[in-house]
Amino acid sequence: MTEPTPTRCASVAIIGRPNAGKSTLLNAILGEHLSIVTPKPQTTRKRVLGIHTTDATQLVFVDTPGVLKPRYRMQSAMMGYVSDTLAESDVICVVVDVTTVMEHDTVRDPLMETLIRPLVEKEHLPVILVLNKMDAVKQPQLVLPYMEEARHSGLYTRAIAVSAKSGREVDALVDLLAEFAPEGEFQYDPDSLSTLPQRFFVAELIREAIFHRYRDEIPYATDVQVIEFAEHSDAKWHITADITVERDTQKGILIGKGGEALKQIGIDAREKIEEFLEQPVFLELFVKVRSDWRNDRNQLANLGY
Ligand SMILES: Nc1nc2c(ncn2[C@@H]2O[C@H](COP(=O)(O)OP(=O)(O)OP(=O)(O)O)[C@@H](O)[C@H]2O)c(=O)[nH]1
Ligand SMILES: [Mg+2]
Repeated sequence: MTEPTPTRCASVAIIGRPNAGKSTLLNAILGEHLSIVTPKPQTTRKRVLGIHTTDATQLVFVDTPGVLKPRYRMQSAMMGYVSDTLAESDVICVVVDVTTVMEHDTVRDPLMETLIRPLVEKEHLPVILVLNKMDAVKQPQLVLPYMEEARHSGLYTRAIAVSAKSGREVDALVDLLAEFAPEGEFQYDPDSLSTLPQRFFVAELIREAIFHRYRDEIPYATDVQVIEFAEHSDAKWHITADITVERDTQKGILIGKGGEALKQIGIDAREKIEEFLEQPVFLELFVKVRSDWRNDRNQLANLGY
């Protein structure tokens, strides 16, 4: 009798600077719009877990907030999520925007390196450099020297060039990660995509709609909490959410004349939520002011940071 092939399972951290395309990459790997994506930096604020399972391998991805020097207490919490994720990972994907690499003419980034170096030197974790946004590079051969630089950096186990947007080489990345997955039992049901509750994704989709509709300060001063999430007999799910802002002026802008602005956000968000839940929903939004919540320890705790 032949032994069955042992299964493999790995926790894979997706880390990198804001806007590198980490969330887009997670979505491309899973083939689902799980983690919200916007053109603005600092979109992701918490850890977004996504599970990719094949016959023999389960990769448990954790998308994280972009790495930066914190200015607000909220950003300190965000960087805490990055460290926590790194501490629990078997493999690390460092995602960089290849156009930024070319601009700086190096893959080196001191802030990222202070995070990764101890994991490489003490824990001997495999770290994969993912050069993302290759679709934006006209001459792909110009990227080869940076892959070479990564190989000789003493930090990166491998380097791979992908496009999360077009999906190019994303399967190759998944195969590469599977090679580094240790033997072990699957951690989660092979059919599940995430362990986070639906209401988390609903709140995120509302935040995404706000990021898309407003420039500058409003998205950053905003947080969303789902208050009610209930199945109703008329088959429509009733969802109520609070949009938290820092100031009365922001509340005024979000609500708009005669409530028109808030109505538009509701329409945008509802469309995405219905697509995500595959279920018609009735969405009700309220705007609340909690002054300076991004710097207030108690407020942040209340908001789940
Ligand atoms: N051209 C191109 N754009 C991309 C690619 N991947 C992501 N983007 C764009 O880059 C922007 C940021 O993408 P996100 O996935 O939100 O980036 P992120 O690293 O998760 O950003 P934070 O959550 O803010 O740290 C969006 O406008 C994406 O559409 C890619 O492969 N090619
Ligand atoms: Mg993100």
